[in-house]
Amino acid sequence: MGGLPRIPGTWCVSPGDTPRRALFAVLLLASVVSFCAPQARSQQRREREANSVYAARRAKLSAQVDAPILLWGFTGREESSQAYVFAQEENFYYLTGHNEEGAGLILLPPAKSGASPVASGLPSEILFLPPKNPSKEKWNGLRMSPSDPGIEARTGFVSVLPYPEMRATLEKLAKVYPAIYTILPYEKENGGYPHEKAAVDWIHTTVPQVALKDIHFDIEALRQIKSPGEIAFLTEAIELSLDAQLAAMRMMRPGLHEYEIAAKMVEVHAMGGSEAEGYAPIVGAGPNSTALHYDKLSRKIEDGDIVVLDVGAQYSGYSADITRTLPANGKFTPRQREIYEIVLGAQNAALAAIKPGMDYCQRGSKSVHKIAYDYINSHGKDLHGKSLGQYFIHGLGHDIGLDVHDPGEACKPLEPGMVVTVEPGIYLPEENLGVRIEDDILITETGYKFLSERLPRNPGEIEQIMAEAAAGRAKELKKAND
Ligand SMILES: [Mn+2]
Repeated sequence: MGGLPRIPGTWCVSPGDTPRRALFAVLLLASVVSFCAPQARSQQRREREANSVYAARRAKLSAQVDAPILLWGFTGREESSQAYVFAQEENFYYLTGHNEEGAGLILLPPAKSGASPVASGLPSEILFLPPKNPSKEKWNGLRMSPSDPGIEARTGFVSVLPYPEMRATLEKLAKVYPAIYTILPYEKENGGYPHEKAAVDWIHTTVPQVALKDIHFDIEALRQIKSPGEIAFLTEAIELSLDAQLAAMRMMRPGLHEYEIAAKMVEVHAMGGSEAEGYAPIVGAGPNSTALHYDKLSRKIEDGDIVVLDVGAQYSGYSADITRTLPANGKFTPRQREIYEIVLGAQNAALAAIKPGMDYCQRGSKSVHKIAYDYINSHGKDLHGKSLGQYFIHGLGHDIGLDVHDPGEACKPLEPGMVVTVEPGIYLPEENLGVRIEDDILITETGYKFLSERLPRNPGEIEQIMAEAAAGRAKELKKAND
């Protein structure tokens, strides 16, 4: 609860100064930004970390390699939906805090023996931005450009060049360095995402003699340990998601559609300053409770349904991931409650064991997944008398951050600074009964900090909140009829 922790940044007045839940926060924020920024200011509805934080990440990354690193942001043409709002490629954002279209980045390795920035005659890092385009800005609003006065101080780069100069810069580098790092296309699906393939093809065509090496694991390892600023953004995303879950708990009743519940939750997020959803909201009632990523939201919620709500806000680029499972009519059936309590028991067993050194691997003596699985498999039965472990069909959790499924490896030991979900579930399609409970925690030196603790998980508490809300509705209705 409470206000947003202060992030040192580039704002004249931090949007954190405005009451988070105030209805006018967004309007106020917009006016604050335009008021204190006579020259071309970014129009982002995001807070950033301080430029020094992004600069330190770049320095740390380039110190790990012996060749230049070339990276690209998104162009804004990666998606054709008319509802699409630009959001930066996450690795690029992590290293720059820059959230506009068409940018490129070159980082040189620190001077060591052999090739060095001095040898190439180039600055150690260059941000490439699209040249100023006033006619485009009439449609899309202001963008940062290399010709803006003070652009270096604003972006935190000593050198900001027009994007078309990236080619000549690469050609210069190729005379000094035999290899270049970039993000190589992810090969598992369809030969890689198109934007990664396009970037690699462009390097090949421009400097065919240069060898390409992959940098994405190095960036992802950095992304796994969150900075204080990232933890503050995640905390805010989580707080808004908890507010939304509580609103849904109070609103839930038979006769509503899944999309109505989701709409209320999205409203709570947006009114609190969240700029987007962390992922497509999942509100699955009855049979839909057993589909992990159900996003159709079309069912009319019926008496007796169980409803899985897996809905998370994004705040300043960072996504929460929270799930609660509710009885549509406010009271779990004995069978629903039995399964619910097994999932809760599994989550508590995992939480009791989570600390640095443990991992999310499927098996092994350090596996908290196995602890949750064993709990589920040793409690309760399906309709055929079989153990329930086979119905826990996903991992125990994952990292969250700029991506709701942030980079991270299940079998890597937990370390302080990681933010992960803990989300056991049991899905029984035969009984139209799915239960998932998902919370977000920060790994600390001695264990973890429970970031989503204020949202009740105990079935009795959930039923009480729902009963109080139902009584309130009945009272309102009576007043209206009197
Ligand atoms: Mn999740």
